[in-house]
Amino acid sequence: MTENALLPPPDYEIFCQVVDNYGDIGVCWRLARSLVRDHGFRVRLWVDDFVAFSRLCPVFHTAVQQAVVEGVDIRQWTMPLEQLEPAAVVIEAFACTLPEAHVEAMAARPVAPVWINLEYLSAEDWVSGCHGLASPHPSQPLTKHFFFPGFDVAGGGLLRETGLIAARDSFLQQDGRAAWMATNEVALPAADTLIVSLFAYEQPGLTDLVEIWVRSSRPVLLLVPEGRVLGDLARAFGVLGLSAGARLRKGSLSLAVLPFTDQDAYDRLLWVSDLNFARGEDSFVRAQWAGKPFVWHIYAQDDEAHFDKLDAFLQRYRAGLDPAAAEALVAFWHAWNGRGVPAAAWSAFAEGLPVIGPHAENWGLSQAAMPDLAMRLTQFCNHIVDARG
Ligand code: TRH
Repeated sequence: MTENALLPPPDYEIFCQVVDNYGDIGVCWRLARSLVRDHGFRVRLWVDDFVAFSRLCPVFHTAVQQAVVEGVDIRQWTMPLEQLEPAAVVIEAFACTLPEAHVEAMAARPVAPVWINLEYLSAEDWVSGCHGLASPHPSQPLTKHFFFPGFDVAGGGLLRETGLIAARDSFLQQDGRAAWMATNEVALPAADTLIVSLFAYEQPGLTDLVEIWVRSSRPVLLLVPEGRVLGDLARAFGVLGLSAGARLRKGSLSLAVLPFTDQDAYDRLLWVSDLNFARGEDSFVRAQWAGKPFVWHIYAQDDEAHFDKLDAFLQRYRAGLDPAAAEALVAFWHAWNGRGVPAAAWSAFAEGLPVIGPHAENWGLSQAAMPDLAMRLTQFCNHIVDARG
């Protein structure tokens, strides 16, 4: 046992295995920060991939084994795992398997920890029936509970830290857009420019879409964080490669390639844009809090199962939207995800933006009126403890 083992165990600990990209760690890091900042808990975060983590949290040095950042005790998930007393609530994110020795340590505690499996976000109807289900351990006196994020009052909610919408509004009221352009060395665009942020997976349909933006009567400013879409973007611009710092112009289209930043700076990119292309899970949610029209590049699954997830969200999101704009939005989202041609679906979608804008703002506000995920999670854990008597 290390000296650390003598410290009291934290209130919450989260185990995060980085499967790929940044969504798994993005969600876990955000949840850990919210539990500390908004709820005052002591939180430990186990991460198996410090390189991925340090992209979202650049102040973190990958050379260290442990550090406290924003009040979160960050530890490397190595095998064997450092032997520390389990927290009162143990969260395994996205069904990552907890180390056996840690499960045994959980079972050995005088009061069994609350064990949560935090699941992926989905708008599908089956989710509400599975939220909160219990699964007793086959051999230990422990029970795991399934916690599903979601879009209605019955599920686990969405991650949203306290004060987010107010912070966004105050940023924009103080002409944050002009300040943001100056800080990021992007020339201030003309007032009628369509500002687009682009965070996406590989996207072969981009070439023809870029051509439309190049010829557009309305100027377009494309802000692109470094990532997987840059190869297709370079091809569309007819250059060999693109990296952070690149500034290009072709016809009506200006391009700025940005460095990958921390999560808070990514929010500001979403706030300064008129249209956001987001992906995966966490940026998809942040685009909703930005209150602007957005397009979701969903994480592809085998057998096209992701289209059920995409359509389940669209069905909720389009409710109350003008039918023509809704149809255009659905067609563009499908095309962006491989069912159709984005360039062919663009003009109807662009025509719909003036009505999609207020709809996106209302959607975000209606979601923000419900309790956030960290709040619901802490209440859920309290109920489990209370029910034990
Ligand atoms: O990176 P993603 O595609 O992640 C995932 C994973 O692939 C995961 O395995 C999959 O299951 C899941 O999607 C559905 O997309 P996501 O979820 O949007 O995560 C990106 C994170 O990176 C998010 O927290 C925002 C953050 N980010 C920054 O912090 N700075 C940046 O500059 C950018 C562009 C993003």
